[in-house]
Amino acid sequence: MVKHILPQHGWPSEYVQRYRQAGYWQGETFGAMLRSRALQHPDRMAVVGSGEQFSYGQLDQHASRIAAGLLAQGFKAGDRIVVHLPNIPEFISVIFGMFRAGIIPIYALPAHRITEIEHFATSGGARGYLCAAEHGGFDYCGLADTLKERCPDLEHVIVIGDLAQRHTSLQDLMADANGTEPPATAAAPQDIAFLQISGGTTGLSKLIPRTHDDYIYTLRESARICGLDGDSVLLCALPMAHNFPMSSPGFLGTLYAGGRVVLSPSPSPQDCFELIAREKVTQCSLVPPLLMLWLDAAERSKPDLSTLRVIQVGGAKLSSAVAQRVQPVLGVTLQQVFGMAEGLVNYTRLGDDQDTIIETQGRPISPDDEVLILDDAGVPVQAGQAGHLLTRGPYTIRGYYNNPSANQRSFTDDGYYRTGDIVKLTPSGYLVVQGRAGDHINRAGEKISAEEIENYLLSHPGVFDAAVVSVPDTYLGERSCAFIIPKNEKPRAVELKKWVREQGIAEFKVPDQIVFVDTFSETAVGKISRKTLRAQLRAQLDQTLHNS
Ligand code: AMP
Ligand code: DBH
Repeated sequence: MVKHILPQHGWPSEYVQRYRQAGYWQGETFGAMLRSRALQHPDRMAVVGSGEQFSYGQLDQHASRIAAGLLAQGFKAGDRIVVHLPNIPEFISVIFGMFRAGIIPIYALPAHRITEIEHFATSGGARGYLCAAEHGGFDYCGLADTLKERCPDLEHVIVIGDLAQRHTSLQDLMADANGTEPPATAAAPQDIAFLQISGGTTGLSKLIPRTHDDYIYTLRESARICGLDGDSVLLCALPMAHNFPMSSPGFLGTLYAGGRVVLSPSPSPQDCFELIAREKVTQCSLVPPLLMLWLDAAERSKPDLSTLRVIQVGGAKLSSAVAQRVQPVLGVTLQQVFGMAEGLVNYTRLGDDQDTIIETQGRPISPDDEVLILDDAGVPVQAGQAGHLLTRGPYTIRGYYNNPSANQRSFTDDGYYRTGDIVKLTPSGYLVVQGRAGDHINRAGEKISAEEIENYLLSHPGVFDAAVVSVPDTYLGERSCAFIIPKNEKPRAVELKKWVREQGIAEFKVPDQIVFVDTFSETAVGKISRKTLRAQLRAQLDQTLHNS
C-alpha cells in the first residue's frame, strides 16, 4: 500500500512504491536516526571541533532543545531557515534540531555573501536566518542586519556567539525550550528534510529539495561503500554545507554509521595533519587541488598519518598523474567520487583494481540509478563513446524547489535529470568524466555560473559586453576568465574585479583573469547564442595557450 505520495516535486507513485519495496526508502527520519544512535551508544563521542566535543547523547539532547526552542520562537514544521555556518559542532546540533521540528534548513556556504543569502532567503521563502557572529574575519551579524532590511518576510535572526546580543542567541533559544520535546511526527520520511544549493549554470543557484528517505538511503549505502563503522573517525575539512563532505560519505554518513566526526576549521595540510594524528582520523574527503597540496606537504614534512585509511576525492576531475601519487605518498586507499547535490553519486569501490581507481570516477550507488548517455541529438551514444549524462533514480530529485522554468530545462518529461556533464561508460559500468556541456566554471570544486558573473559585469557603466569562460589551470583545475568589450574608455581590470566583488558575492566568483577585446568574433554573422560565443572564446584561448 502506498501511504504517502510525494508532492509534485517528488517521484511519481509507481516509483515511490518501487523504491520502498526494494528497501531503499525505509521510512526513517533524521530525528529518529539520531535518537536511535543516542539510545544505542549515548556516551560515544559523535563530534569534535572548536575545542569541544559532544557525545551522541548530548547531541541528541541539544537537537531536542533547539527544536523546542525554534517552535517556542514561533517557527512551525515546514518553515525554512537559511543556515550559514562554518565547520563548528553547532552546525550539526542546529540542523538535527531543525530536522526534529520539521523545519527545513537551506544550506549556505561560509563564502556566500549578501547577494546569495538574499536570493536563498527569497527563493526559499525563509522565515529565519541562522549564522555565526564572525568567521574568517567576516562580520555575519552585519550581513544579518542588511538581510533583515532587504527581506521583510524574514522574521527571525539567530546568531551563535553574538556578544553584543543584537539578535537572538542560540543559548537563549535553547533556554526557551522549557524541556518540551516536539512531537515525533513533526517530520515524515517523505518530507523535504533540507534544501541544498545547486552549482548553477544559469544565474544564481537553484534550491534542491532532498527528503529524509532519499538522503538517508545514500548515507546508509555510502557508509557501506566507504567502509565506515562505529570505529571510524572522519575528518571534515571541506565546508560542511557542501553536499560532498555532508554525505559522500561525509559527516552525516559517519553519524549514520555511529562513528566520530572531527571538524577542521580549515582544509590546510598543517591544520589537518595535526588533527589526523591527534584524533586518530581514518577517513577524509578532499577536492583535487587540496589533495595536491596535501601530497606536496606530506612529501616535505612526513606527518604521522598512520591511522588514515581512505581519502575520497571528488567535486572536480582528478588527473591520473595525481591519483597515482595517493597510495605511495599518503599510504591510503584512494576512492574517487563523482557526485552532485541533485542526487546521483558514483564511487570507485575500495577493492577495485588500481586501474579502475585511478582512471575512473566510479559507478553509481544504487542498482536502480538509471544512467543515459546521449549525443547532441538526444540519441544514445555507441558503447564507450562520450555523451551527455542524464540520470534518474531513488535519490535523484525530479525537480528543483519552486522553479518551473529551471525544471523545464533541466528535466526530461520522463523525469531524467540533465546533469550537464559529458561522460563515457566503461565496459564494467564505471563512468569517466570528460567535461561539462553547460557554461559553468568548476574552480577547485566550487561551481560558478558564467551567466551570473556576466550579469554583474554588464551592470558596470564601462562594459559594453561580457563573456565569462573557464580556462584550464594546473592548480585549480579551472579558473575563470572574463572577456570584456569596453563601452568607451577601457575600465581597469582591478576596478572590474572590485565591482564584481562589491555585488556582495562569494570571493571565489570574482573573475581570475580579465581580457579586453574589441569584438567577440570576426567570424560570427549576426547574433550568436551566449553558449556558442563562450565556446568560441574558450577555443580561442586554448589555441593561444597552446601556441605560447
Ligand atoms: P553541484 O551541482 O554543485 O552539486 O556539482 C556537481 C558537479 O560537480 C557535477 O555535475 C560535476 O560537474 C562536478 N563533479 C563532481 N564530482 C566530480 C568528479 N569526481 N569529477 C569531475 N567532475 C565532478
Ligand atoms: O561536487 C559535488 O557536488 C559532489 C562531489 C562529490 C557531490 O555533491 C557529492 C560527491 O555528493
